[in-house]
Amino acid sequence: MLPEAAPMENPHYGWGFPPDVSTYGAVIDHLIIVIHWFMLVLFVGWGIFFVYCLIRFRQRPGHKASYESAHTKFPKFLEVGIALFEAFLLIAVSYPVWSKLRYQLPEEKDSLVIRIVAQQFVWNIHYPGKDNVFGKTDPKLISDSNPLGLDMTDPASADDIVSVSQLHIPVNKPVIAKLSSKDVIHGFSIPVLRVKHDVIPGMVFPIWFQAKETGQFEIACAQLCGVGHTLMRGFVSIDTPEQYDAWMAEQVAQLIPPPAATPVTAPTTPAPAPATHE
Ligand SMILES: [Cu+2]
Repeated sequence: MLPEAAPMENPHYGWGFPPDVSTYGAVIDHLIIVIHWFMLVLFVGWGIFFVYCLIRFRQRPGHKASYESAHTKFPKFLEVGIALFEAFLLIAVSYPVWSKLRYQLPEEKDSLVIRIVAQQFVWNIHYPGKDNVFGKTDPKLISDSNPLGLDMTDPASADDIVSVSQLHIPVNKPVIAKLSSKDVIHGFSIPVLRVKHDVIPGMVFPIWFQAKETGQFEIACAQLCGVGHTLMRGFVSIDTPEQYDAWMAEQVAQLIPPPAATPVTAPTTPAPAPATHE
């Protein structure tokens, strides 16, 4: 069943950047702006050069085409210069930001740690519950009612919460999300949190983010993952700590308690029916 659309409190999607509610959003936006200005300068520069060549070397009476290469080294220097500047952008500007965000994860003990398991065409979000331990999962146990294959014989599974395409996170707290996929390659993306990462079957990628404002926003799949790709829209609710605790309490209340252990009793044989005489 598809998730119901949550109300959008901040539907400021349009021209330009989506709203930025991420603690590290400004760094990423700055990077995008620098790269786009550079691309604009290149586009306009090469465009002017192209138009100049069209006019300067157009066919006209009395002029013959020359097949010799130009005797000036300026274009070569220009090309090498641009390539060097692009290398500088990649290695000195982009790489440090990417490496910091990708590899310097916050401490798990200070964060909300969740698993996000993608499938065609939903996001299964796994919270470890009060014990902070994810219950065991087994692909053999996967069913419509148990999309993660949670093994309920594991005591750690009893308090686990599974939410389908509805992510709730507390504001101002780091979130570590371990991304994996059940089927094909998906792309986990929350534009307002400046988070986007491929989700690849057979691999687990930890990513992290921290929200600095509350609100209701969208999760998108950023990889064309099948015919229902556009249905793979989820929702993230960035809650105050009180709202988050209330939501979590609501989920806990809906947990189905594990069946009580029934004492094993010896099978009883039915008493023989009394003989009747006519
Ligand atoms: Cu997808």
